[in-house]
Amino acid sequence: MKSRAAIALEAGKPLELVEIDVDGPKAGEVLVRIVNTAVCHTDAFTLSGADPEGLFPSVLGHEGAGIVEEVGEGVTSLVPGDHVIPLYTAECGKCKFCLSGKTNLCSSVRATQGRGLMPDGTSRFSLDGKMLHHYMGTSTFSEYTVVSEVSLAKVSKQAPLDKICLLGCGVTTGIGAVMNTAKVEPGATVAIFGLGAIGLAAIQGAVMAKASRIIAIDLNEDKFDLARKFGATDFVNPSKLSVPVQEAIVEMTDGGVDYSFECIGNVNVMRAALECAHKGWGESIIIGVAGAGEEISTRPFQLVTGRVWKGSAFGGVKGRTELPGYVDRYMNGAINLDDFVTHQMPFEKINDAFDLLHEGKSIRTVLSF
Ligand code: NAD
Ligand code: AHE
Ligand code: ZN
Repeated sequence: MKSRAAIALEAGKPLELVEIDVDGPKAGEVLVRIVNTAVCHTDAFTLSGADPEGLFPSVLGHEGAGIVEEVGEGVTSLVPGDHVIPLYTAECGKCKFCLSGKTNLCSSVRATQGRGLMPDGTSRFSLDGKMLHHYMGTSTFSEYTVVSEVSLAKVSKQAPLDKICLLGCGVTTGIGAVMNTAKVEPGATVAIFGLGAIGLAAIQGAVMAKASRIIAIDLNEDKFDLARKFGATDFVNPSKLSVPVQEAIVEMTDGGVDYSFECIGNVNVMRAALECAHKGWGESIIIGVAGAGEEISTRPFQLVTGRVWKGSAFGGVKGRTELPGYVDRYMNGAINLDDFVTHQMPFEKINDAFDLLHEGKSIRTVLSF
């Protein structure tokens, strides 16, 4: 079938709006009509060429929501008409990872996903007869996309797709990192570096966890108003300090915070986030994605003296099991998604959405097909 799509032809170039060909779903696969997609910083990161797994040409996009159009052979958990959120972290329930009870990282489709292919090693997308790669197992920048059954969360039909698309990545990641990865406890102090959708969602998570103090850090002070609305209590612009930001936070908090979160993808900030954590018990969670070849460093003494460095993917959330509950919590008012949507546009304006993100003017732009 034909599908409107925005394709990444080469690194560093705007997306091209074209009509692509999409093959029907094979065994274990599902054809989804994407109704809404947002743009996450990770899409911009991959388009920039900094992603070691970045492939071109490809159909990017991983923060979307849509409706099942057709199911392939053997698909049992979904039928046409179901509302779904595509998952870049699948949940098969059967692999060593799923059965471990220790992680949300599922291995069932991850190897082929990283090569931009469906599990059988082929692509469902083409343009003028030339193959296009899939992306993160989701490719939500195409009106019709093919996704593995294990990479789809079935959610309430009552929920507005133009809001719950944000649960496909950003909001779930930030809340989940606080709740699942750090397990922030009531009364804890928290520092959040980077106030995009991920950082703001981490603030929301910290409020849910009843943190006593939530320090919001960003170079762009325009982000502080929304951070305050989500519940941040203190605001720091590192460029206005005369000392390194970790020193300032240690000073503000009588020795450091209980938990810190890096929501930027900057390895120098990752170091600062670790080093502002309290001696003896402070934990720092890396959420931001850093470019090819970049590495983190600190004095090992920082860890010897009790600080803990962790990372979090999709907030440690098992998508098929837990995401329907996140949607229900949005519907009953327990999760705020609306305040993340700073811009709404027709899909054809997708390159404007990337520009707004790069300029620091948007939190999330939700695009409608
Ligand atoms: P964003 O661009 O909307 O937000 C980043 C924020 O960081 C901006 O407000 C920016 O002003 C601020 N910033 C940049 N440099 C800074 C610095 N040196 N000090 C302080 N603030 C600084 O991005 P986003 O969509 O919120 O994504 C944030 C990061 O999280 C990205 O790296 C993205 O790839 C990553 N991410 C990871 C996961 C995961 O599962 N681990 C999921 C989603 C996104
Ligand atoms: N491909 C990159 C890493 C990208 C990355 O870390 N992705 C995050 C999700 S970002 C969503 O916006 C993640 O969950 N990673 C776990 C996984 O299995 O991909 C690289 O460095 O190769
Ligand atoms: Zn994302």
